[in-house]
Parts: sequence; C-alpha cells; structure tokens
Amino acid sequence: TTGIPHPPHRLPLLGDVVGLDPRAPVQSSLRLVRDLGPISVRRVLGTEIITVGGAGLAAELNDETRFGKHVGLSLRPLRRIVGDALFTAEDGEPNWRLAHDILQPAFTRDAMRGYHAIMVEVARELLDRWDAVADHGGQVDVTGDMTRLTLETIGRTGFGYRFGSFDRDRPHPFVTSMTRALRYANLSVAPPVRRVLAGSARRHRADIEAMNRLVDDVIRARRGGPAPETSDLLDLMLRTAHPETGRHLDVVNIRRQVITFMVAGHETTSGALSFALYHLTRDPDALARTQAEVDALWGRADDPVPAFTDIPKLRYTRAVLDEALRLWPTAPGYLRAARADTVLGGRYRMSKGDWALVMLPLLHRDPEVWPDPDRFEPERFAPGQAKKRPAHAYKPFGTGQRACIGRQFALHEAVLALGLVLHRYRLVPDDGYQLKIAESLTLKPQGFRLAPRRR
Ligand code: MNH
Repeated sequence: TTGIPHPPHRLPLLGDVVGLDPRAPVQSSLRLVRDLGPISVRRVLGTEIITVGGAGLAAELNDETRFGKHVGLSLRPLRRIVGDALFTAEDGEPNWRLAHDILQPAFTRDAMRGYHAIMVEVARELLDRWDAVADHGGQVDVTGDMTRLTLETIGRTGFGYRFGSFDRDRPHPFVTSMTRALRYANLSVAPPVRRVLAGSARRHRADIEAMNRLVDDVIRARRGGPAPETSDLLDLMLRTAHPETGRHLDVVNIRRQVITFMVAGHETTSGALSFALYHLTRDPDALARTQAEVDALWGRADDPVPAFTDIPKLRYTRAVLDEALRLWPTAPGYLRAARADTVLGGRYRMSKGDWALVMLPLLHRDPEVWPDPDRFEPERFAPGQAKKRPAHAYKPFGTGQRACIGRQFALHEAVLALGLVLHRYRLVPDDGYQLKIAESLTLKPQGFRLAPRRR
C-alpha cells in the first residue's frame, strides 16, 4: 500500500480518525477521502482500508478472475447474526452455491410476474394511507412510509407474512429489533462508545433472539400448513433440492436466509424510493416528465390497475431511480479481495487476501466519467447512454456472481410504487428541508417530509 495517498491528520495508534463520525461512517469517510483521488488508504484502529472511487481501478477490482467478494467491515458483525446466508457467505462457502442455485429462479425478470399482484396490493395500501393524510392537509414521513411499503412487500411475496405495517403507527417489533441490531452491528467502534450509541450487548442478543423467534414461527407455520397457492421464497427453500447435488438447505440456514432477505430486501429499496422523491421534488422538470410518462400510460383514471407489462414501459421513471441510486447508492459500497498476489493499477502491490472498498458515492461521481457529477439528471440513463460510459462506472447492485440477487425485484417494486405515487399526487416539500442522511447498513434520507395532495 505504499504510495497510496492518505488523509492528512494521521494519529499514532488511532490512525486516520480525525473527522470520522461513528454514526455516519460513509458520509464522514467521503469527506476524508474525496479529495485524495481515485484511490486512497485509511488506517482506522489498526485496520487498513484501501478505498477506490475511480472507474478504472473499480473495473480491475470487479474482474472476477483476480478478485472476489470480501466479508469485512460492516458485513462481519452482520455475519455473526446470519452466518453463511447469501449476503454474508464467504466466496466459495458451500451454502452460498446451494442457496444461490435454489433461489436464482425466483429472481429472474420473468419471476417478477408472480409477485406483481402483491406488489400492486401493497402499493395501493400506501396510497390509501397517503389519501387519508391528503384529506386532512397533513404531511407524510417519506422514508418511514417507503419502509412500510418495502417491508410489507418482501414479507408477503417472500414468506407469506404480513407485518401489518400500514396498520401500525410504530414499527413492527421485528423491525425495531432488526433496526437496532443492525445499528449495533454497524458500529465498528470500541465497546464503551458502542454502548452509549447503540445499547448493551445484552439487548443486542435479545434483539437477535426476537428475530429468530418470529422467523422460526413463520417457518413452523408453513411446514405445518398447506403449501401456498403460488410458490414463494420460503416454499422454494423448504421444498427444493439442488438441481445437481440433490441437497437441501437446513432449517437453521433457512432461518438465516429469511432474516437476510428481510434486511437486504427492504432498507435499500426504501432508501432508493425516498431519494428519488427527494430529487424529484427539487427538480420541477424531471417531476413533470415523470408525471407525463405515467399519465400517458394510465391516463387520468382515478385508480389505475397497473399491468405487469406496464412497468418496463415506465422508462423515465426507471431512469429517475437509476439516477437516485447513482447520487446516493443506498448500499454504499462493497469489498473485493485479491484471489492471488497482484498489482492494482499497475502500481499498488496487493497480496492474496488483501482487500479494497469500492466506495460507490465516489465511483458514481467520478469526474472522469460523469459530467457535472453532483447534478441530478435522469437523462444520463436514457436508452443508449450507458454504452457511452466505461462498463464499471455504475454499480449500485454490486458486481459479478455476488451482485444483488434482488435487483429485478427491487426495480419492479420501486418503479411501480413511484409511478403510482406520482400519478396520484402533487407533492409539496417543506421549504427549509436540507437533505440529511441517516446511516445504518444503508443510507436513507432522514426527516424528509412531503405533503401529498390529490392531483
Ligand atoms: Mn441487494 C447483494 C444492493 C435490493 C437481496 N445488494 C447486494 C449487493 C448490493 C446490493 C450492492 C452486493 C453486496 C456485496 O457485494 O457485498 N440490493 C441493493 C440495492 C437494492 C437491493 C441498492 C435496492 C435498491 N437486495 C435487494 C432486494 C433483495 C436483495 C429487494 C431481496 C429481495 N442483495 C440481496 C441478496 C444479496 C444482495 C440476497 C447477496 C447476494 C449474494 O451474495 O449472492
């Protein structure tokens, strides 16, 4: 790592911690490394973090022959909760391949057909909630409501479980435990500091037990009851054998997969929808274009019932989400480890096992690739535009065989929900709102409120 620039204020023992905020590690790291160029290194309490934000170096790290996924930083504590489930399995662990091959058919573009009706049902529950607010002239907590939507969607489509998110004012206890456990796990700071910021180790254990209990109940109910009319993720995991080896997932692993899907399957999508609405309500032209697109598709009918085949037609709406994920990728990075000794960028020697962080908010604003990088401009994702950019300049869903399995799911759900919301409401922002981003494992706007009014 010699020759890689590091932040200017390096302290003995502690390293590059000046300016680092344990509650906002991504945003404070961004400030620390932003001006250091396409690659930089930080030493934080003994851990060396090589951070890449340039498209050329990211392309190298994404080369599957030279690098693989590394389970480090905030994935390590998550792994203590969900072990070798899909997201936190080490490359090459047998349960990764087993679960991946069994579940892959449930995530193809065509498989979305099977979830569409439930996604519409949940989106309409969101509209009902916003209608009531609109009638009283009130405001909605955008991120809170998007989280209701995405949690309800993954719960119902994946596992036949209803959290009742829209009937509650406070989050479901599972969500409280999950959010708190993630916040705890994500705080990679000394135990006394962690205790102050995220509560005790004992409460953390209790949160994990509470999640396990709920998931085990869902699994037990499914095993005791009839199969669902249409197969879902849980059904696949309980009944499907691996096409080649004939092996099944064991019950502890299934529990871990369910928790993984609950975690991975809702916070990121909720954040993406919230950022999209944030940008749209600050960009009247983009908002008008999106509304023109949904109006052209659905007319001004009061309650359109979106068809499965409508969703890919909403190309501009999709570009809005793509662009929102460019500026604020809600899963802000991923780690890549060298499969063998190698040299990165023709200059930086890495030994087998050495790893680097691909920091997406940097990559997605690489000035070599993105003109006027801080500007919200969905036209960047108009048809044909991606071809004009280097292949590895935009990676909100990760890379290679460990890229997001839920990408199609997230995009189908988000385009549908965003389309329906914009078709129905005029959205009035708070004049004084300054974007504030809350960090857990993911990024989400905080305190972002809108007043929805029927158009
Ligand atoms: Mn998702 C992996 C981003 C929605 C389930 N997801 C990843 C990775 C990124 C990512 C980045 C790779 C992480 C890494 O390399 O360490 N995911 C997103 C974003 C959204 C998203 C930005 C929404 C927007 N993800 C979803 C949804 C689901 C899901 C929805 C499930 C329904 N994601 C996963 C799983 C993995 C993953 C499972 C791990 C895949 C694997 O390693 O095999």
